[in-house]
Amino acid sequence: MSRARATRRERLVVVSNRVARGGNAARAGGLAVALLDVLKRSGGLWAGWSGNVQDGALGKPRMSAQGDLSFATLDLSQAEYEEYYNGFANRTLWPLFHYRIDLTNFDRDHYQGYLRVNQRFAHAVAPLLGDDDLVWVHDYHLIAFGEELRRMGVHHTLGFFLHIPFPAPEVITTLPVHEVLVRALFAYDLIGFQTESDLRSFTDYVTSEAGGRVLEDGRLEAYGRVVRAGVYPIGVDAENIRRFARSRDAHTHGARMERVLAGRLAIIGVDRLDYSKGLPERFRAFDALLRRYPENRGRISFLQIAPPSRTDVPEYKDIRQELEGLSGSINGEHSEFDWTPLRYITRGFSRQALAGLYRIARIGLVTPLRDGMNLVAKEYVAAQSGHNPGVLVLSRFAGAAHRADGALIVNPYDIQGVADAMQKALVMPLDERRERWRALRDEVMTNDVNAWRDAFLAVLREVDARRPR
Ligand code: ADQ
Repeated sequence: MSRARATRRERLVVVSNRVARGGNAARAGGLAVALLDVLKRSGGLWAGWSGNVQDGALGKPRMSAQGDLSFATLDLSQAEYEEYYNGFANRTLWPLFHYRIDLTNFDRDHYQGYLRVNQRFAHAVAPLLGDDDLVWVHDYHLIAFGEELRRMGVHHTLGFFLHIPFPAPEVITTLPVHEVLVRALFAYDLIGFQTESDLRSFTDYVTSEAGGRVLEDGRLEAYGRVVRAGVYPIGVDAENIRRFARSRDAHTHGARMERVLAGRLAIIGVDRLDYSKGLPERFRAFDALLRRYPENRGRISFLQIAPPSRTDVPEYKDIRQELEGLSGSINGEHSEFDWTPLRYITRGFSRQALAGLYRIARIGLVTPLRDGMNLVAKEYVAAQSGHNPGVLVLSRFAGAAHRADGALIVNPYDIQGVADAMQKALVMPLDERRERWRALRDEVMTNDVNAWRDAFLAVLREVDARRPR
């Protein structure tokens, strides 16, 4: 590294759909939680949607700051909110990338709205960029953002990270505009995926659909451009979660829950209410557990926390109704006057309170039908006590399952199989629980959110160092 490069002051600019300040990060979901953890340490600029929808003048971004971290937030108009956010992002890309072609709704107006918001965000962010900024764009909402910056003549090194799965070519090609989207990804210099299989799907697309090729050094060439693509599994702020789990709030919630449990074993699920999380299947698996292993009646309690998200999207109303029906019928069928088997709660909790609840639960039940990574699985592991750890029951379709020696890996479509895994966890001897947990803990502590950031940024800096200035 030359002296000039060593002394220049780099700033990290993160661009994501949602900018979450402090307390509202948890409600905004996994990405906001992770980005806040990253930015709190490094400082920099975080740009994106404020979360507000209004039809007045949209204008320039609103600037604010918290310590070393600056925010540039933009509102969306009602039409943009419908077309870009509810429409193309959440009714087209989200279901499609989670392999739900049946729920994927393609509308050209929504797609145009999506492009317009990407354009508007690019025009708002470009003037804020300093010469030495490293730009890191996040997730499926902003695939077209980088291309727009390039059109404006921005030559910065641009990184992109996809938090959700990248589907197999057979699936993504059902989208009429698949080629335009993948081509837009080639405006970035580095594209990060959660797992090897996401990278494989992307590489397959590039070679089989885009007429591109893999170069000797592993970079991908297509559409007249060369990009780097790699696997950077996201982690959690494990050290902090361990601290949270010992906090007063954690203790209060854990103790309250223990009073209700009265010696029963707890099973916990924590998810944004989303059809990708496999919640109906999970409820059915719990029902199957009580039927197949009746000795558990009156002796276990399942707590499912699932705050509603994307409530303006019809498919999310449907899943909510389905779950209310299922939880009612499971409790109606199995409850005793002194025992409620399933508690289904839709409110948010502080991260400390969640850590306290994770810590007392014998099973962390994480069974998405498809998930980019799933931070809850890692949070559950981080929050356990080494003396009496619980067991992680984890779907093979969560990105987290790629590096989860120690978890009981299940297929969420196999209701009886999930019930059997829960039974195995309930009767598992302490020694085995400890051994499995240690393996998981080592992974979660080592590959935490800071390691994820460092790994991605190290490669982005490498690319940046070769950029002609
Ligand atoms: P999400 O789909 O939002 O994230 P996930 O990774 O599980 O899913 O993260 C959810 C986050 O919200 C967790 O940190 C959890 O603690 C928090 N949370 C959930 N319910 C809560 C509640 N009731 N109260 C407080 N906090 C709550 C997307 C992708 C994932 C990927 C992440 C990060 O879909 O696959 O892991 O981004 O890349």
